[in-house]
Amino acid sequence: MARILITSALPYINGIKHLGNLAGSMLPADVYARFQRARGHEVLALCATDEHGTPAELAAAAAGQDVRAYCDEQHALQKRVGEGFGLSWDWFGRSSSPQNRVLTQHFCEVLEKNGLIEERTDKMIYSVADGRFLPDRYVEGICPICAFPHARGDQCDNCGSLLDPLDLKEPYSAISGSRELEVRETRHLYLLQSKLAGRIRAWVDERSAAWPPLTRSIAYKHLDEGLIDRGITRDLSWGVPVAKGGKPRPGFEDKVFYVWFDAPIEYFAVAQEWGEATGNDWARWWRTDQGADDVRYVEFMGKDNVAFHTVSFPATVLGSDEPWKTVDSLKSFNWLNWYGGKFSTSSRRGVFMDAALELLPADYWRWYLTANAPESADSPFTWEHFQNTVNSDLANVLGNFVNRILKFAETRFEGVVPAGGEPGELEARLFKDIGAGLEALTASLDGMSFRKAAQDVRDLWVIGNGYLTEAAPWTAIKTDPERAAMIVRTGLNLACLFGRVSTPFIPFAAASIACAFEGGDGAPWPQADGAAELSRLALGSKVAAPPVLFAKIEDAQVAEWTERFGGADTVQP
Ligand code: B3M
Ligand code: ZN
Repeated sequence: MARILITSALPYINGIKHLGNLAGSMLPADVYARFQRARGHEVLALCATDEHGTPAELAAAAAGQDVRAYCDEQHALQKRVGEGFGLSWDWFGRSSSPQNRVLTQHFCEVLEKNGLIEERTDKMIYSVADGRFLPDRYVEGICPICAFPHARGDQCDNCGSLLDPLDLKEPYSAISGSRELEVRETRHLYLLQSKLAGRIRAWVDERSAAWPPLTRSIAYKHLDEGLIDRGITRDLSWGVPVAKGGKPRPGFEDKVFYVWFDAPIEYFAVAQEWGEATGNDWARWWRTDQGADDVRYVEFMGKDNVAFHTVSFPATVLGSDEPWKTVDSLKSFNWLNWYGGKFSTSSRRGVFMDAALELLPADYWRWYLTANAPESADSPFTWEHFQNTVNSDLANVLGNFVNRILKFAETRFEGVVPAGGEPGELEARLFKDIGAGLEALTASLDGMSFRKAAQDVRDLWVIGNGYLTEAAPWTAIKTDPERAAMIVRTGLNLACLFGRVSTPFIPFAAASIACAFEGGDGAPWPQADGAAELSRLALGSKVAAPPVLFAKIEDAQVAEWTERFGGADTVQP
């Protein structure tokens, strides 16, 4: 049994996430966590809301709320929606926790002790109209790289470039829109990444063999561009206060740590939150001096977050010289697009997690988003594609199979797993195909190839359907009841197996399938042995058809949703 620590990029607090965010971080993390738990590994799956910085302050201001009250509310909302999607976190914490404050201040102190922090005088944009400095997203303007007119001070949403507010052309205040901006001097703390460049590269060299190409290429691109020292404090009031020796640091009373400094530290802090709340030992997961050296740590995130996790955060951790666990596998994703354009939180384009759950149960979305995970390239969401995928895979193939065989067992075999008959040639072929399919599926999930894994599960369902059609128990029962019993028994075992292998993808339907079989839940992840896996159900044990697993999505629904959420014609060029 291995120990596997799983995190996904921490969702910003500024509103419910859209399906693109879900598809590229929290959902694959959950599919993987459920798979590894089913295999009997010890899993710790952690996530949290990322609550500091300008995005939170701006969103709270827009909502007319105090920022802490706003965060409290949004955290509860994101937690509820995540649970609605079946995201099986062991803990869903908050980067505004006391644990994270202590740990963030601690990291700064150790880094300073190690000669890696420097106070510098900075030129920053000051807004006369707003009477304050405008860090990061508080200033917007034209992107110097791609000329996008509404680039934010920290990053351009259009081309993805990381920016400095001073780079923006024709800048204006995001608070008041004022263009009356001045460059003024202010003190900030810098993390001397330039001093750490060699160590970070050595660490990336050592780890990256196990990373997928997307992750590796982003990491090296940033290393090759050269690491510059990074300002880790901001002129803001909402965040982790800048302290020294337990007291506010002189000259920094009105400043906090930059959100990208404290947010990844929350990966450690959320484990402390979990440990304190549950009585578990967090250190055996995170501290290599306390047993974490045999933990495998796996992270999931969209490609825009990769540089922070392969370069910036490692700078914090390696620079501390403390024995913290660092990432082993970092699975990154491209974009899920909305009709070829972008999902956008700020312009509310696309479907968001809360709205999705009002339309359909979580499994429909989970399946679609996993089967079409934007792994090797961006992938487009369209209502028609969603409808086709759900109807053909879930309703026609899986749902129909489970329903057909269980109904038949109910009406013709008194709702029990029938004895009698001997498997023949057809079954020998089935066992072989299912065994091979299980082997492929397990390998895909283990390798975090999610599209391929969904394809592998679907292949198993198709094999089962093909078998039942060919074996035709409804015909056999008229001439050879023993053979019909054997086919039905095999079919019931297939249905039960389908529930087990579907658990990581569609956990709600899988639970409903498990309930159809007496003692059907709690079975371990199957071995690649078709004959064994298809003779597990006890003879004479009870079975009962579950309620319809998946309803087909009708054309009328697609028309209504297209109207309501927009589609191709709502995408701006
Ligand atoms: N909150 C970015 C995002 O939501 C960010 C990730 C933080 S991971 C420590 O995409
Ligand atoms: Zn740009």
